[in-house]
Amino acid sequence: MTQVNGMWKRLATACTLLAMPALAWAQSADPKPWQLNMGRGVTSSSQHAYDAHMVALWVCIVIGIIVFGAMAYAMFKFRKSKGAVAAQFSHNTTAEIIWTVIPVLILVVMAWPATAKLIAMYDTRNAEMTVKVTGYQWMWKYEYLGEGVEFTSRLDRESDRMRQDKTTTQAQIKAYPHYLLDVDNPLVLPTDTKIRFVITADDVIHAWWVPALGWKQDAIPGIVNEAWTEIKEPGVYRGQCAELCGKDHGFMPIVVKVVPKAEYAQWLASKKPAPAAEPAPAAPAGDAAPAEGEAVPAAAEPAPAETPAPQAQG
Ligand SMILES: [Cu+2]
Repeated sequence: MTQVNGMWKRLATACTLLAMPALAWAQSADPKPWQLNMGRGVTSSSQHAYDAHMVALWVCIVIGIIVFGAMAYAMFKFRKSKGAVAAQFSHNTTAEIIWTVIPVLILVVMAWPATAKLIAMYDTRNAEMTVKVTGYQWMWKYEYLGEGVEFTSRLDRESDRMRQDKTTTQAQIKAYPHYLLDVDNPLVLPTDTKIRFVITADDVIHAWWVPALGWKQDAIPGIVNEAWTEIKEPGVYRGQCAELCGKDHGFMPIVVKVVPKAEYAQWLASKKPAPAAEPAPAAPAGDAAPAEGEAVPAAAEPAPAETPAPQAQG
């Protein structure tokens, strides 16, 4: 499997090398005007999607060249003005078998690596942290599970004012950076950390979508969907709700701010509610106290293993 994956990765890389280098390389996470190809994103999932896309694209290009080349050659070489006479046969079993088997083989060869990538995309095991995302009309709520940190994230005030002000001009909109794509509280995440998302909604169906991460996931009331990411590069990645969810569907953007692990730990600590009720004896523990606090979610995980026991008794 690994060998097959490696082979496809090399093939995809070779294909990419052949592709117009100026377009394929050095794309940042944000789409650019007139960008032709899809972006690579900043996660293994997005890279997998990009690789699968490039393999499929090159298969299409090769087939296109062969088919349209053969048609053009036949039309030119065997044209009526040259005295060509059409053949009169109606069936050719050999040809039919060949043009059925070859496409099937091509599809299987493409489906194999795509399936492996899809399976990897849904494997949320061994995540180091979990963020719960809840969609609302029309904002997002983020909860850092086990950390006691949660907040809502909605369209930044100035974008909101500009969109509703009928005197706002196109020039003003152009001059405003990230118009309708900025929020008051971005989702802050660490780099190089497997992060699991549990995604749901509180009113209608929304969808959480940040293209640079390589996936979108529906947020459905009463259902908890899962996804994961591991972001390699620090940066600000933008997205939007991707499910028509009401009149302000277009005004609930997503901003993910990815920072190095140490910076993330600092940010998380700053967001935690101050331990007001903390008694004096805990003070000498100093730095050790938060470490114990962090151990709580980890210790809580083995708990579900115990819960099946009572069920077995019942
Ligand atoms: Cu929505």
